Amino acid sequence: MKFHLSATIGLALLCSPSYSARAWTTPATFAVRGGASSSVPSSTSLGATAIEVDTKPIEGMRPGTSGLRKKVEVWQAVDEANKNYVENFIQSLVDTAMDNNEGKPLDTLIVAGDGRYFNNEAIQIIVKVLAGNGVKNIWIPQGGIMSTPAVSAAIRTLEGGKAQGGIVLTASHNPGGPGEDFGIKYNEGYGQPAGEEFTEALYAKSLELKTFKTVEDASDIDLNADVGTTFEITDGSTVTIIDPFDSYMESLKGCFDFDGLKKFCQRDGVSILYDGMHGAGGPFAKKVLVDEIGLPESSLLRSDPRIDFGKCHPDPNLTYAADLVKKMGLKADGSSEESVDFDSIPMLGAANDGDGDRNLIAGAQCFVTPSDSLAMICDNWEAIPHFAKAGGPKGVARSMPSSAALDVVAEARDIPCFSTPTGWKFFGNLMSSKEMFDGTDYTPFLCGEESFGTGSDHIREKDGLWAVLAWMSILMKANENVPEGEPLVSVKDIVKNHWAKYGRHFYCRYDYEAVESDSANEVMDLIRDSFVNGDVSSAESGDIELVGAEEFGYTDPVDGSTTSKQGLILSFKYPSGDTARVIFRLSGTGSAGATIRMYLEKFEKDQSKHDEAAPVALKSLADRALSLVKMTELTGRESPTVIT
Ligand code: VG1
Ligand code: CO
Repeated sequence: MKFHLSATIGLALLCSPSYSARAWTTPATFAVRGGASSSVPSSTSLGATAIEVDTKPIEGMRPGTSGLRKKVEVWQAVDEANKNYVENFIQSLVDTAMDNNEGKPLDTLIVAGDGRYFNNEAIQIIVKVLAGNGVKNIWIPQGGIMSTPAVSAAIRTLEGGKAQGGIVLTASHNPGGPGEDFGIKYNEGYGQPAGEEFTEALYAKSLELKTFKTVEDASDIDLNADVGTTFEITDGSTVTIIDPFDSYMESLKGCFDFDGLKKFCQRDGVSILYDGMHGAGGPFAKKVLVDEIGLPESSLLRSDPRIDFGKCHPDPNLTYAADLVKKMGLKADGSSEESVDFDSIPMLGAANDGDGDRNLIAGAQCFVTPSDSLAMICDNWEAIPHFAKAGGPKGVARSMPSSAALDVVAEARDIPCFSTPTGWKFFGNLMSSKEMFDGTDYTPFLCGEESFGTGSDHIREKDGLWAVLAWMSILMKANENVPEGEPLVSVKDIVKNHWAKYGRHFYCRYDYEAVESDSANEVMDLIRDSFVNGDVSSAESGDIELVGAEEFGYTDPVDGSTTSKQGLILSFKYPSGDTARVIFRLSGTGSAGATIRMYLEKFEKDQSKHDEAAPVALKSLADRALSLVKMTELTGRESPTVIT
């Protein structure tokens, strides 16, 4: 039997007037289990029939660093060549998951998204494919929106951790809306992002796919139905509307002292500004910061999810969170705007990305780089009950391109420290070493990436709000003995003291976006051929000397799996004897062309030099590296798209 599901839906989407006008249901209308909702959850039987539909394989479905990201029009199958794009991808995913489930149909899956353009339409298509494949329970959050960390929490704990996985509709920090990105991430049974073995198997299946399963004669699910409402799609497959917040709130409450934070936030001089960037994190921030901790609503900026993120780029960094950065008394290079009165600035500023898993942290006139933030959370573990209860983290980790600020603290505090390839999936195994592999227990675990990702083992994803609560906890502890009326210890004080104690790792990243793929590969090949496989002394001479080159590969200490080509590392030496490193890597999250990332890091022990802005302190190193790799010559780019 054949039918043209996505062609019809694709067209309907493009024409639907309600589409662009879709409004977000305000969090207040969320029915909390046993709470606000007045009507009783109902059960509806849709009586649909499972069918199998012929399809053709579509190229290019290899997931990257975290999920598969493409222009939304690709997912919408606007071009005939992409017909059944969503169905094909989900069928390949389900087939892979079933292989890992001894060939049996899956029992329970969560489907949720970050609310971007095409979110709800994709949920309806996916539900049908899952029902066609006999997935018994399909859980969808009320409103269809959940942050990535909340999905991870729900997989782990909802109904005793019954879900075998979660399909998250998001392209994360990439912009959304017509002409922009849409994506799908998959998280497995412990809540962790699918590993490379899974995604490679999925990709191989997508290239051989001949049919997909779905259902016919099923009406759409009402995503705004009351929590607990069920829709029996076929005899064997039922959708249940779940509460988006429950499991996640529980996991955060296990990490932090909510009562203490509530009291702390009532102190004079304590104020917090949170920027949701119109992503999925907003409603969760409202729940945590306003409803639970009692901060005023005015603490939240852009916290209503929008299909196009209010036309912003939902990437919480110095460039794209410009308003917040300004309100925190900072300039775009992270240095402070001295003309603003320090006391008029909020104590803590934070932003989350589209799917709520990234975080930017700033204090008044003080930007905290993600690598520094991670090191400082580690050094202040006593402030965080999740760690304090256990006498500190039993393991910490950072992605390789993140700075070594964490390593220095871990060494001083005698905590095992790992350096992994980019992407949260590599932390998952370490955190679940005992749970999944019966190996060493590294929990409680702390980890992070230079790309504004921080988290712990309370879930298996980076967690934007967790980082905000971690910093609030650090501030609370730092001020516990400060009498009322005395000046409070600020983020800036904490950061400066940390640098004074451990030295400062100056750090920043240059991104060259949408570079032609061939040129990007030429840059990487040049580094590989001339320096890694060649000879560093062949480099044209310069003030800052190139002293080493290597390509990062990783053997997972937990399951022994290996990953190669995870970044090219160039080591440098300044005439003063100071050392520095520059890493080149191609991004695995873009949707067009290639993005070259250049990561710069230089250690400075001398406290008198700590006040310089990072991009300034690293400028000569950047220039030296760019000339060595012939960036402008090979790519035509005179300057990066963004510096973070
Ligand atoms: C980027 C970041 C990486 C992060 C990944 C997913 O990957 O560098 O650290 O884990 O995005 O984050 P890449 O391959 O483009 O460098 V998210 O919030 O976009 O899921
Ligand atoms: Co994200």
